Amino acid sequence: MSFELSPLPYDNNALEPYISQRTMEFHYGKHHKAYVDNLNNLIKGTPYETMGLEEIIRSTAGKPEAAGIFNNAAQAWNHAFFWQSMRKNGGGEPKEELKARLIRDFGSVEKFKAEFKAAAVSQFGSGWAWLVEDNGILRVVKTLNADTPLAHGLKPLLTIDVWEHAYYLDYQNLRAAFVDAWLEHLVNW
Ligand code: MN3
Repeated sequence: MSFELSPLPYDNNALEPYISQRTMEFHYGKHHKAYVDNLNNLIKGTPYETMGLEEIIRSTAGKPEAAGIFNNAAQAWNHAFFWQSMRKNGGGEPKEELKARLIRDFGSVEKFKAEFKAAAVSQFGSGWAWLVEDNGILRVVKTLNADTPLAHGLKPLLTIDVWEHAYYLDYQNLRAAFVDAWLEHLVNW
């Protein structure tokens, strides 16, 4: 089985001015596509060839000999999930059910946003910040490089990519400004 680059859920200029069409052309059209292409090449002729994407991620997590497959599989999954975590005219108030759970587990929506931003900004080097469900409780976690909550038994609910390729063309080194714009204008509750 070979994996396909899943279509973006919106036009590649839909998130302007917060994420430019040029960033989307590189981030989706080059980076995300490369993870999918690399994965397809790496699994050819291996037992992973018959597995689904999440099964590959869980089967290769923590195995140094399968690090290349894990990294590309996890990045393929993480990016598809990242596109879903945003929408045109996003931001605003979370939907009622999520809002109630954020208030229950973080104290308020603002406290959730502050914790999420702190995780996104403090992730050293490349990685991701996530809202996850952990045995019914909502938590914020961050992951390094390709690592993903799927590999740790957590259910991802939202993610932001904080690799430099996600924001450098639009925000240069100002990761915090990207995270602020993301929470204010892009997040798809
Ligand atoms: Mn990326």
